Amino acid sequence: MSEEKNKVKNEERSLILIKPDGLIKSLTGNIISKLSETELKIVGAKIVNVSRELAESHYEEHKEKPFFEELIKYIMGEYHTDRVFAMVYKGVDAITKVRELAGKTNPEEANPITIRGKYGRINTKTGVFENVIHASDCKENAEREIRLWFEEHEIVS
Ligand code: 3AN
Repeated sequence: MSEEKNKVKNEERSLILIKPDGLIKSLTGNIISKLSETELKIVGAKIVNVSRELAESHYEEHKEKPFFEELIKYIMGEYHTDRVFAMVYKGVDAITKVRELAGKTNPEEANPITIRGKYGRINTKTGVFENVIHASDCKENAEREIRLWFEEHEIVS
């Protein structure tokens, strides 16, 4: 497809992470089924053991937040299991479509039929929103995040 047509149709990529709480709760199948409603294509997928460096780079915009250290421990798997399932979805309006199904950041505010509304919780000890899934929030962040988590050759074009 030409560059021009891609622009008109807003073809984009999104980084999705099934976080350690999603994996330990065996939610991978449910989450992928739910995301299949978008009819987007999965163009990359792998299990990652998250290093501190990767975690801190991924969440660098939050480094001044009070929950930063707990967030890093959460994504590195200290409270659940030491891996995440990273995927790249591609298609028209991919970012918005996935964010709608993921639901609001705060699982208590998320619509109960969304992934976060259904399966997320706030950890009363750490205060972190354990919201099961990460989904890129804009094109710029999506491309930055995909570069962090994937080598370009690991993604099907
Ligand atoms: P989203 O994941 O919806 O894009 P961000 O980027 O604002 O939301 O937050 C990144 C992650 O940090 C969230 N997924 C959640 O796990 C955690 N988080 C965000 N805001 C808070 C908060 N106020 N208190 C505790 N944890 C939070």
